[in-house]
Amino acid sequence: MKFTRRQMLAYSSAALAGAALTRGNALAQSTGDAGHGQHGAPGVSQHVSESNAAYSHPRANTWYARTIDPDDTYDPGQPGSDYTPVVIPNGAALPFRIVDGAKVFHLTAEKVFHEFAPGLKAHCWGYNGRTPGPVIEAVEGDLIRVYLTNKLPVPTTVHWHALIIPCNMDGVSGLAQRPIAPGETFKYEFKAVHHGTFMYHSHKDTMTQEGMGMVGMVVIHPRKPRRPRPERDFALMLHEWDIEPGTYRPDTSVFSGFNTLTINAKVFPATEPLVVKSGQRVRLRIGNLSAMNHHPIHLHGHAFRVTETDGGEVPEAAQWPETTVLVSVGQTRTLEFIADNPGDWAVHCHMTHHVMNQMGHELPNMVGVDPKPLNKDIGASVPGYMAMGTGGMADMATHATHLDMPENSISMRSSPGPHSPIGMGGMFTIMKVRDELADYTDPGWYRPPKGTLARPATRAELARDDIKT
Ligand SMILES: [Cu+2]
Repeated sequence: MKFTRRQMLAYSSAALAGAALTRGNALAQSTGDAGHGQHGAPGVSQHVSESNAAYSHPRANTWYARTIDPDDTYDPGQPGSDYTPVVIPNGAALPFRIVDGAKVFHLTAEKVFHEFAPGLKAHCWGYNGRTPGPVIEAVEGDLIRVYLTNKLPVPTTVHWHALIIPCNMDGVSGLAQRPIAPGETFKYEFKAVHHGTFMYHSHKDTMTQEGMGMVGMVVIHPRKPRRPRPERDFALMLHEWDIEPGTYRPDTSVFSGFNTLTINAKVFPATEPLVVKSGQRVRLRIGNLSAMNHHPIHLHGHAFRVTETDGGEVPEAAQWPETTVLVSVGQTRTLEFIADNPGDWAVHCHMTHHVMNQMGHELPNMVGVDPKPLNKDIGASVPGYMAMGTGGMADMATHATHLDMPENSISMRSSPGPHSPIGMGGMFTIMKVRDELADYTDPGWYRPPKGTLARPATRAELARDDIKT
């Protein structure tokens, strides 16, 4: 007997549904728990049976970043006294209420019309009106209760990435729970039994839902910090999108050629600077939930140490000094350093294509071509024609500001700098370190002390050092 593909699919889904019903009945009988079956989503049966076995917090792996006994109870950690809240450039923290000793958060999965930079907007999906979703911040020992309301037109779940929690709070659709149907609200509850930088994201149709922006960060502060608290503690989430000029929806089906590379869902120059006072201890928490690309993030003017990963604290003896850290897809890296070098310092992905905006990859290679004959010939029929790209991409960055751009695009738009256009976009931001700061608003451009600005060499200098040009 032969089946068509359609018959096979129909047959296998009927068999699966039958198996689910049989299993549900068997469980209901064995636990005497028949009343708890739920049918919130059409065609999906869900058996809720909370086991009688007590859940004990994992403790055999001694490398978990942990400063408490996971079974001890603590008062909910308070900002200011128990931790220094993170700074989220272009972002926000999720507010919470304390109810009977638990920190109660409410996430709403929903559509977001997001602006990546002035001139570039897209219909994304996110949480609580933004992508990435707001940062969930708590302290080791806190009891965390998160409600997730699904206001999307499709089912979803939320996964707590790298958090050590009970298996069926893990949010993997089908494996840990059934999907949350549109209109439903699910409750997730777990204790923060270790500290670090973690993430949350959809675990249902991840290619679409993570790709559309359903990502966020979770920061758990240590209850009894072993290292000095940082004065400036920044949370930065990396992501990538494909938004073709003239369109308003990220294409999540591509697997290369992402043209919008973001830090907290902004491209430079829309990324808010990281403002720091000289001498402060700085922490950068960097998470990457891009679809396909790992990002080597480079910090100028300083060296740092990677003090934590999402798996735990790095022992001091194992901390490598670095100036670039690779943040792979699905990883967080926590860097620490003292900001001891005043200036405006670039912080960016070192993949050169990741600091560009919506660059067309089908352009002919014009580098080194003499454009004059071409401009003359084409200029005869197209007045004002100018061949682009003959000096690389930088000339496009400056010309693009006075060319007509396609609708909804920021392709190659130049970014103003203190000395000339910066000509960077995408996954690029600036750390502004200053000796004097009234507050943490943008202090403007750095004014270099006398004698510390690169400038044309004088004839006398060239002669003195025997430099022939
Ligand atoms: Cu990158």
